[in-house]
Amino acid sequence: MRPLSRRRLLGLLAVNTASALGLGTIATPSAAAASRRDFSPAVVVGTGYGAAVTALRLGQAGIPTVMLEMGRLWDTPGDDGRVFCDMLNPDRRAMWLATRTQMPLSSFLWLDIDRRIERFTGVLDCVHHGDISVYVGRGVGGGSLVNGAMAVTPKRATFAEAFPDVDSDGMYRTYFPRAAAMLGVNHIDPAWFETCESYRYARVSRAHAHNAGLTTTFVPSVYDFARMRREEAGEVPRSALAAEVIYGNNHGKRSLDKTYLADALGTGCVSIRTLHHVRAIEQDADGTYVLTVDELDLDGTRVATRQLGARYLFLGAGSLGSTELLLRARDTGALPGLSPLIGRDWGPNGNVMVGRANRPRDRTGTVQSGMPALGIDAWDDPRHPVFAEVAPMPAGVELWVSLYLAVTRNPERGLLTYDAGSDRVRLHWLSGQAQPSVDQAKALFDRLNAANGTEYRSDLFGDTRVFETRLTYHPLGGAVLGKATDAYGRVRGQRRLYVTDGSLVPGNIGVNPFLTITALAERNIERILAEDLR
Ligand code: FAE
Repeated sequence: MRPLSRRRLLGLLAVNTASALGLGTIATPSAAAASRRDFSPAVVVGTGYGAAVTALRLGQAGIPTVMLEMGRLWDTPGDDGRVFCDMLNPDRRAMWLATRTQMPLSSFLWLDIDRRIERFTGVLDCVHHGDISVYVGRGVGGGSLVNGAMAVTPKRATFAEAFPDVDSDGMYRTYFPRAAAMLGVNHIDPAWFETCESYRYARVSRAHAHNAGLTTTFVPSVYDFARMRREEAGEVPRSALAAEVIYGNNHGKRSLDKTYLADALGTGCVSIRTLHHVRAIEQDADGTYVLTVDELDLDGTRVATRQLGARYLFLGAGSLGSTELLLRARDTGALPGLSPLIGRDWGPNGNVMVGRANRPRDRTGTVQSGMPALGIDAWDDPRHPVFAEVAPMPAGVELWVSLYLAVTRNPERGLLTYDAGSDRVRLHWLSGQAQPSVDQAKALFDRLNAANGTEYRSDLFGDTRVFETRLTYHPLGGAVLGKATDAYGRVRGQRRLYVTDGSLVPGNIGVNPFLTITALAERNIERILAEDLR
């Protein structure tokens, strides 16, 4: 077969997009670009958690809505018959416009484990900002495509502290349960957990935690545990059990394209434009928002730029993406009335990664589920609050390593600013600001090591450090609820402009954040539909 031309590929992508997701229009980006400016009553930027909730509820209310997503739709198998690549054999599908993978765990025995790849619009982006790198998902579904599927409800006191203006009763009674039901959250069968091979690594960590007098808890998930069980039994192709996580899952994950976004498209009022990167927002004299949008090909090359008008504009581009759009609009004078609080209260959710070297008898297993199912819950420790997910190291061979991604309680906050010279946003976060997180994690893991005669691994993060704080999976803040926005995500200083994603969360929420982001978006759009869009 002849190799596909770029034009053919774009055409096939457009057809696939339309057929797979039931879009009414089939159009390549360049064909769509023929009209220089079009209009939609509502536009949602991004297709992650907050965006997906918002689009569904707008669609159900009968409001024509266009979603703009800079990544691609992940529905087309590559030459190997798979949509996504796995972590052990990464290729161009792995990373967003990068020529090398950027594994969070970058070395083993100090040997570099990253690989050269072809530059492509892959699914995982690692955005570098000085002392910290921020991992985000790119594609229809945003972070849901690459994340570990852990759907954790925050402790009520922590939620109430983060959101003093929000009625916690309503959140815990209505919106957290609604979000969990819509996302397809399910729970592991505890009996299977005790006997399966896939979670041997989690059982080892649990025993060690209990030896140290610590409490563990099962973690709800949006990965289908019943299917995972069949994966281990050899009845279905493996995904979670085949080292698939951060570069996407070919099966089993209830990512947003299978839940909220599918439902949104099903309303017939919502469409998604993929490979559409929103660059700037301004406003016409009649109040219409005007978005400048770059259309990309699969190599990330800009193929067209056009404008889209919107009466109601919802920003769901994630903490970095939405804050960048707001800062650019404010500081270039396009939307000069925006709040000076935009860009503030950013945090990495206190993320710390750490590995422990187990003793030979504590095998963690050659088959490890990529979806964590257990956490060490020391959040209520007044001096060293930590919630540590027990993370996999699915290498296919025995490593005797226990790995953790800890969420700590770090009061430090970063700042996002707009740099006019480069037309880019800068995140100001210094490595020293992670020290409270390191102190808290160290107290917990020192205790684990002392109780179990184990040691830290110092070979996993490129140098000899044992606590990795130069990265985060959980960027939060930048347009915080009740500060840069009102109590429902309406951006202060503008009408009909809303934020609906992780930007609303002030830097640290004590657990993995997507359930909180989803539940808040449910709460906010309900009010906005009732009051602003009647
Ligand atoms: P997000 O999901 O990031 O979606 C934003 C979307 O907007 C993306 O699709 C972007 O491509 C798109 N976008 C950005 N800028 C633009 C633009 N200018 N124009 C057009 N499109 C744009 O937003 N959280 C958990 O709760 N549990 C976990 O197990 C978990 N594991 C994680 C593992 C990894 C490797 C990573 C990276 C994250 C993980 N997270 C986890 C975090 C979680 O995925 C994240 O908090 C949410 O995805 C954030 O949701 P947002 O709605 O804020």
